[in-house]
Amino acid sequence: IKDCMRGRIYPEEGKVQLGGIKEFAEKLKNIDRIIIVACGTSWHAGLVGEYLIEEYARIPVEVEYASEFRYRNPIITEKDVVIAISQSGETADTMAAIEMAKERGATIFGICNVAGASIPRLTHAGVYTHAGPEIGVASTKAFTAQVTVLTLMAFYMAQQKGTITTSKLIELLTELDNIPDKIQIALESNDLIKEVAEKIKDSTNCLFLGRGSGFPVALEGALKLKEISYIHAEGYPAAEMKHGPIALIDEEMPVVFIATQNSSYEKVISNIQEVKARKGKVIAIVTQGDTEVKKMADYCIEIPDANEAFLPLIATIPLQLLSYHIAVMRGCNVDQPRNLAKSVTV
Ligand code: F1P
Repeated sequence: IKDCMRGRIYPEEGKVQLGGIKEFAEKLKNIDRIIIVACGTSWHAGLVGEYLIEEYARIPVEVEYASEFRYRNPIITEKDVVIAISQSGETADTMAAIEMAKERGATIFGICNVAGASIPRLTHAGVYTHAGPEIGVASTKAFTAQVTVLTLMAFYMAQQKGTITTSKLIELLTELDNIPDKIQIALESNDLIKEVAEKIKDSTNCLFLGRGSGFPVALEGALKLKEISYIHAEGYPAAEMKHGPIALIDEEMPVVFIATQNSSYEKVISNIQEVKARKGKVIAIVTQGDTEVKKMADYCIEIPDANEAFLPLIATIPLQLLSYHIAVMRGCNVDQPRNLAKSVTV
């Protein structure tokens, strides 16, 4: 995160500088919509981007799976900006989606980790994440880096459009600057997370639920568990539980909640009650010092308090660790999961 922010944020001045897209600053003031295209974990980062850009820059955002978007006949015009996100910069579906949007006149920004990869060469402009190479196949630090860059882009656009006051920006950038320290604190729960992993490692299914910016975190938690431990997992918006997944809940079903003290806290608490009433096992990611969720959940993993905008950066870490420990306990190769490739080039 520090590498992503270096030289790009000036908290005391309330300023974000993004060289890669600077020449489009004027255009950003008048765009009608942004379409984010990506696959896998990068798509989840895109959902966080949607939350942040709509909240702060007030630009409508659509987030599309590149693998689906490329085969549709979507309406794209010269007024659209497409943000393509990819860790490897080589994902074939994302490249095809970019080519199509470009042919239809859209301006394409890239968010990539690997300099010199194919996607940055296809885009009009972009921002590198500077996360360094991922060792394992499953995206982890790339996700954190992508979300950081999307956060900077959302604030940059808000600054260009004048939808944020300087004092608010100073407040947010100051907090963003402190996020690496908060993540360090979140990592201190590693032993507890290992204990939780031990309790649920033999499950055959797992549900992840969150609201607001906690929803993409739930999706990412579920994807990591599937990818590296081969346990079937689903991420859902917590409010959707009653529209289907609730039928799955019994004493065999671990349910991981993003239950931090943000705008949807009270509503998440009632979702936890619904799960407990059906004897589901609740594992909750909570804000440090929480007492309400602790009364109900089987296990609580604390993270430091943060603005909802920064929740995905912190709350994803314990979920990555949970998947990691479960995978190791099940004897899975966490770096080279079966059937998965680092860059999906076909
Ligand atoms: C997309 C992705 C990764 C996933 C796996 C397969 O890659 O779905 O999110 O972890 O490695 O590919 P990318 O476009 O972000 O490189």
